[in-house]
Amino acid sequence: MARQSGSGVQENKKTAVSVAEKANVVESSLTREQLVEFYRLMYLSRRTDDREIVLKRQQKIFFQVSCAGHEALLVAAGMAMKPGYDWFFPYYRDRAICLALGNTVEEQLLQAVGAADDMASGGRQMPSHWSSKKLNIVTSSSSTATQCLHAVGCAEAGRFFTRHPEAAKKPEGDSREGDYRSYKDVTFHGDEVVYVSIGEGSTSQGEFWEALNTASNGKLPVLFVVEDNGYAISTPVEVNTPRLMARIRLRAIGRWLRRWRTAVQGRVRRWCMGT
Ligand SMILES: Cc1ncc(C[n+]2csc(CCOP(=O)(O)OP(=O)(O)O)c2C)c(N)n1
Ligand SMILES: [Mg+2]
Repeated sequence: MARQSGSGVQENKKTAVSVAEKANVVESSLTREQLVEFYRLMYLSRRTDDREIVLKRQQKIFFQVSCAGHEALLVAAGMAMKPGYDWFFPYYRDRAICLALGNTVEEQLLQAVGAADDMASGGRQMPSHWSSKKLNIVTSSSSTATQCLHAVGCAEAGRFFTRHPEAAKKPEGDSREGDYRSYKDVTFHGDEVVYVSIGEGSTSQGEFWEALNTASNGKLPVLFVVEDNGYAISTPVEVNTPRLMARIRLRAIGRWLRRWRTAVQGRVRRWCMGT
């Protein structure tokens, strides 16, 4: 939108130039093959949604959440991150990032119908509750925004186990399976990023702000992706989200982000620039 100051025209030109520069960077940094792969994944996601909608009408599944309109953002995020290395706390809208990370359509459909062979939860979770041990996609609660706290906890755990690798070791001779010790076999490398996504409506919840607070306070490598589709079910964003407040708070966090100096920074910046 045009700014009302005397130098508004120049400022707008400057902004336009920098947007164009960024667009050029994106254009030149992606190969034809990568662009085709991006499109393939976006299309695959949309077709899988279409297929699930049919299954719902046939009463073979009882709940369907569409990723339609979110595909481009999610495929880009998935292609920029490392499955099985970085950690992922997607919400129910995130079919496309799961496909980009390596989830198959068959796995997603088994999850949707609640099959015993469902790799995500053995049919125990609702549809669109993604999970893959192999890809580091962590299953989420159905309570919106709780995934943000899980993601921050994961980032804290990563830093703790990287600094104290001995803490991850099982006691000598302990071959027990199934309790919390079995999860300590997880490997952290010290430079992984934790991805978490949330709808704009759910950002009004305390968990989101608690997670932002802890992540910025602890300087944790968490990438928060807010997917603003304008509605939280039937509640429009103007009714649900005081944008001014969100902007003020996020500006404070943004100041910290600009000062962020870890090995992760470059990767996140490149991701944001699409390079
Ligand atoms: C704590 C909690 N409150 C309410 C719900 C019911 N609910 C599920 S999705 C949703 C709307 C979320 O909207 P938004 O965050 O914008 O995500 P979108 O579905 O638009 O992507 C609500 C209210 C819930 N699952 N958990
Ligand atoms: Mg929404």
